[in-house]
Amino acid sequence: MTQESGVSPSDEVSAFREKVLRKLTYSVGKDSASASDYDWFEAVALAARDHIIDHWMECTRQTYEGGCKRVYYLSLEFLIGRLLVDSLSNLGLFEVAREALAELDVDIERIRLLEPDAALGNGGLGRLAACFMESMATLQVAAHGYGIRYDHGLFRQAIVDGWQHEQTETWLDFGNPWEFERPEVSYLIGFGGHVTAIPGESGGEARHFWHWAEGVRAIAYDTPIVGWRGASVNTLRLWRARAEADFHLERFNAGDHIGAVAEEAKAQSISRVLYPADSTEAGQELRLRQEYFFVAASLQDLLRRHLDQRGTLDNLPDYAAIQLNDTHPAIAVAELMRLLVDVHGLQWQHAWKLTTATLNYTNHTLLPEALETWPVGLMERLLPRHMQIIYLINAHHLDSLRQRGVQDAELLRSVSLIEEDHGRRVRMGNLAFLGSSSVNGVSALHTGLMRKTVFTDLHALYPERINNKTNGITFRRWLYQANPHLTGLLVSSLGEALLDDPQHRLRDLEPFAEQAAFRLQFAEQRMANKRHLAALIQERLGVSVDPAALFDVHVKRIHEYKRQLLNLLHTVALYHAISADPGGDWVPRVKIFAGKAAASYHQAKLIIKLANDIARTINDDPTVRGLLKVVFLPNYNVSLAEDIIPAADLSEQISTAGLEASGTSNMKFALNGALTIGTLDGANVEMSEQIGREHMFIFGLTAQQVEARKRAGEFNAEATIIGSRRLSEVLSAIRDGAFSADDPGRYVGLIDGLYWHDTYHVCADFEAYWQAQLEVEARWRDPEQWWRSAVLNTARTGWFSSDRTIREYASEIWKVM
Ligand code: NBG
Repeated sequence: MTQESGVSPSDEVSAFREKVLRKLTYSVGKDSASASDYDWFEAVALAARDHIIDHWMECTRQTYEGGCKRVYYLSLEFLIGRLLVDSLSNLGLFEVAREALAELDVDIERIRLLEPDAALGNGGLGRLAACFMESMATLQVAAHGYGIRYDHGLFRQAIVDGWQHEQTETWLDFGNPWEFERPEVSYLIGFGGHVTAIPGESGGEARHFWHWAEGVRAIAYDTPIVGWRGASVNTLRLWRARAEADFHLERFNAGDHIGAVAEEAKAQSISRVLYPADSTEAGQELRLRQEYFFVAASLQDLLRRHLDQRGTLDNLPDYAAIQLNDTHPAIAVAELMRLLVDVHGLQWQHAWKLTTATLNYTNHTLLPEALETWPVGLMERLLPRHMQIIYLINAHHLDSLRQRGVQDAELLRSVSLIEEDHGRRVRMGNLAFLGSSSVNGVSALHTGLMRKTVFTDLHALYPERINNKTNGITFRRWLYQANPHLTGLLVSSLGEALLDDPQHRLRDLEPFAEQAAFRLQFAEQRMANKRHLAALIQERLGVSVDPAALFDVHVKRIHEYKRQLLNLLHTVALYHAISADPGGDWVPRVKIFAGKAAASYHQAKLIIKLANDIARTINDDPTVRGLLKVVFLPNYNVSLAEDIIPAADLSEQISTAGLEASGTSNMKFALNGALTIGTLDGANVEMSEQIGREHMFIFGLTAQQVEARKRAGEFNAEATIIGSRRLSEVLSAIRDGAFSADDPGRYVGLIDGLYWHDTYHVCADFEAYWQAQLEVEARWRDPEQWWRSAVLNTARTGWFSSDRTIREYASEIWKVM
């Protein structure tokens, strides 16, 4: 779990123990006799925080004095999880803290579980931002993350009678020991109103004034993020919304008790709750308010910092690189122009040069429904000056193309910032593209598809702009902290130095794959993790599973393109096969599912219900007992992922090819030695290049084939279904209510949909998937081969370290390395 190997020096332990006791007394206000576990958690967190603060101030001072260029990572989501073990471990204090607490009769393993997950994100995109923050601190890239401090993070998922219910998440109920409120760092953010202009003198540019109607205050909350071995400490600055005036005393005294606080409530709603939408459009006015709110506060903050230090904005791109995480902060293009031109008085062309040289954009999805567009009417009402600026950017853009000889009306329409076809809307993807010097995708395949699909025309006009930065994960959290058993084994085999450079050193593990004794140890650490997960399953679901069975794991957001349904069809097919021949030589399996569906995504919620219906039926059937179990673990989050991933034997990465931009859990599983069954999608493609296809189970249509079928309109699956007896039987069983006796018609629509319009090619890939699963079983029956592949998966996943990814961003995009 941590980097310390030997016994911690006892004076370090006693110093830490004293610190914890002081925190408990003077900050928490308890003595050790009456302290609850949570009090202890808080005291330890505060003690750890003190260690971070010394480094933090030092780093801030060094960046300031060194005049370094800073990176600003703007993201509407940071899916952080818990921070206690992360911080202690990166500070090299985990063992010290464990011993110090043991001396106080407190078990660190128990209290670490009391920390709520900071779930300020939906899935991969938000977790990537959190991994990047940690890697930037490790690599000493001076960086600030900017986002929103939501009162309520991603909803808590309860499963009631098999259905998902969304409950309010309350991570701040007991306060947050990691953050610092900065009431003195606050900005007023405007909305609505109108714009006036005064003509420029002697033919110069006019000056515009935005008289906004409503002001909301953004207040900064800072969380220090410490890198590996305390290398450096960066700041995650999250904004909270407050009303300009807290509350109208006169109205209150006049008896209008509700009206007196209405304005406050409206303002505060901006940072109230995270939008639970993953890869789907959240076309709500409040969402646009959130986006503008955090962008405007962050840009004002970084311009102030820059001006304080440099006194001029002319050299902004030399000292600041801004990364836009998806289109959510794309309004930054217009806001930066507004600040430079309207507030700081720069000439338009000059401001445009500075803006495009400072901003960069990462695209995370090609799903059409997730590419943000905003109705022009809404923009005009909420952000009237920004709408003018967008029109002007668009006019310059289209003029410059015409000057370059581009006349094709279709082409001009497609690269315009305004979509005219479905009511007039602003295309945030195009805005981000035009306003940035770098536009990147998150895996090789995805970046290629960006060039060929959504951004074809813009790419033809600006062929240098699109580049690839394949995602990565921080090994500190996803190996050292999540899997102390495996980490211990790796360190004892490869030495401590592994921990400082796993990206390269993990390769040294390859020869160990050939050693029977090592493979056995590798299998033993997995077994320990599986026992832990089995206990958790027993505790949460009351289902007992055999740790010796193959743990087949599919955890991620529930989405049709991620094809949990395909896995469920396989589950039922397997159930049928075993039931028909219960004495056969079957590989015992546990199918493990977890994941949340967006609250309004009915089809995804129905798939959750189906998983639970299938689980109940199969688990209750004595015929398959000991051979097949199915579980759906509720409330998937970062902490649950840390329990599940190290215990997985098989990792399901089976999205319809071309639709998963990258995936990052695929990397986490492989790093921990699970074998992947997957399509050639997202980063699976590069994983197969690194790991070797023979150590994965790759199946199914390629992105090219999917595209060809789409072009040919081949969505009807009737013939495929008729051609596969296995599939027909599975579909009929589900359709006819074999898993839903209480409501036999529940899945008729779902299954009929597959027959007539199989959008995600579930049926088309079914047989190939079945065959790949047979290969999985064959490999599993041959432990020598299975564990050889498993070790090689770990050995060859080093390239997927987010340190590698961040180095690429830092040297090729931000130019800070
Ligand atoms: C997600 C993709 C994943 C990818 C992460 C991080 C969005 C919009 N996109 O495939 O679906 O791994 O981003 O890049 O959440």
